[in-house]
Amino acid sequence: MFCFQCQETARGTGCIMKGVCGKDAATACSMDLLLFVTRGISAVAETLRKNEIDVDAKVDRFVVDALFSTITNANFDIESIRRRVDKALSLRDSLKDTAAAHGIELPHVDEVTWSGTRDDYDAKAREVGVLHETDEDKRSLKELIVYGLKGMAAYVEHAMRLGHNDTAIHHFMQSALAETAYNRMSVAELTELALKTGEVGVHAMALLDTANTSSYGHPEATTVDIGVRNRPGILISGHDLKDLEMLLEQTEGTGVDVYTHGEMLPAHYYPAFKKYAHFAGNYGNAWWKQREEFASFNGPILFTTNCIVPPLPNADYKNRMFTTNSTGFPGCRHIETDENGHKDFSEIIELAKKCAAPKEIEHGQITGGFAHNQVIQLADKIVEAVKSGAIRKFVVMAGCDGRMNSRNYYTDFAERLPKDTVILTAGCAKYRYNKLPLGDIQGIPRVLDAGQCNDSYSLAVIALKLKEVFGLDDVNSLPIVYNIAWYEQKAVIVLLALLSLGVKNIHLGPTLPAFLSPNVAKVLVENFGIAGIGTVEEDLDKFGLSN
Ligand code: FSO
Ligand code: SF4
Repeated sequence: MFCFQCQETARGTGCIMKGVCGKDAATACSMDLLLFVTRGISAVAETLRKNEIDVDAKVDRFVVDALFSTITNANFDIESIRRRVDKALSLRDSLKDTAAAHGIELPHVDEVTWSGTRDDYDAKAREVGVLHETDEDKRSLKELIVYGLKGMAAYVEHAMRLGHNDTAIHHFMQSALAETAYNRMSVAELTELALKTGEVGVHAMALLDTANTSSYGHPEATTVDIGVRNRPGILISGHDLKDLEMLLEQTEGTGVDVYTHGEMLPAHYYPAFKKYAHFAGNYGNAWWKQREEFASFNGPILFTTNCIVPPLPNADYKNRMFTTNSTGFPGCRHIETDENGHKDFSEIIELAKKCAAPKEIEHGQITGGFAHNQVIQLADKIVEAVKSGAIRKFVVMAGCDGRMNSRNYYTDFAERLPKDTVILTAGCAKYRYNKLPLGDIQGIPRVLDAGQCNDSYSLAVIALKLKEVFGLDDVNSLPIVYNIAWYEQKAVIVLLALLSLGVKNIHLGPTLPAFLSPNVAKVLVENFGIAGIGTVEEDLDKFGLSN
């Protein structure tokens, strides 16, 4: 295996024996094979479209799920990945039959021509991984594009579950994936394609924003309880709001409460979920603390998306873990969607009724809900505070949290920011500082949480709105600095999206991606001012915030 797609990759270069995330080599290789066949599907689908032949929407759904299932910490179930490979080969071959029936010539690439059975999977998988591309810079750019597409796929899947879709996004995703198989683009062309991926990523995030807000209302300033009640609970983690909605409906009146974990916290900010009296609060912190927090929660846990940390062999909560959508873990029950898009959570609810109430690990409240609509309602107040000098700068600290000790940097950085600065955040990075007593500026909290990682879109909308209000030509002239933390591939699409919007001088940490070759990193540094992080002192100084 070779995988270097996330920030925690082994030795900062690549996982080769087993993933730091817990993914074993066989599963990693199966994912390589799944991506290989998905590139083949994309190449055939793209060729059919170029010949004005319609391609069934099931191809779009398949490609999105295949990409999503290979995101860091989403799926550890090799059998579910192999089943996807079986399905991918049959889907690709049916598209090839359509091409043959119309006399259409297909690209002569292995992704399109290779055929095999399960007995051949392991050997083929070893040939088609990341290192198959031998040019270091092209490999770097292709992986940057593919990781961006994985993040985009996650966001599109959530939007599709809420009935929102955009075929242009799917067509782009498939043509970009196909391009990574063709090996015909120069480094400069692949760089362009990476930026284009960011541009389409903005549309994907906008699509999800519309899906979420038209289904559940605009997030509003909200305080969320972080303590516990005395009834049994179900903990829901991940990003999928449709799953949350169905779970809240099905648990109503059952005597079971629902708590959010990790990236599901921002669900509390949506008006539609506030009517559920049993929607009890948020339990715990970011994804990587789940081993301790799931043990003390006592009730069932539903993973709607990444991030899963494999439970230790003796973990008693393993038999309380459920997966759904693109996620999977061997031995955990997987909740399927029926043909009407409905899920039956009764097994989880029945289990919850037999469990003890959660053990309290914290108490109090946290505040969030500052997505674009809420912030724009406060625009006058914010502009006044900037003009009067009460707010000197906004610091975007969106992104991911992770296990590494080096991420204490973000807590220290937030604590040491001058009191006339406001943090704009989204994603699970916020858990590094959202429980600190950072106070407010004239009633504006010093941490404005827009929501999940996809709600980084809100931060871009806010920046563009402020640019308009201040009458500036360039988004980089605003008093906003960017100190973003990343972990997995959704953060990659967020980064590419910000670059495509012209945002410069983003600091990215705690380490720069291992998949950036020195030359590709140089392009990002020279053209976009991308930089890593230093010490808190050095960085406060660089941002002009050292007092
Ligand atoms: Fe991932 Fe980052 Fe959104 Fe966290 S981008 S790691 S669990 O912020 O959440 O999916
Ligand atoms: Fe390693 Fe990250 Fe890949 Fe897991 S996802 S195998 S930790 S690089």
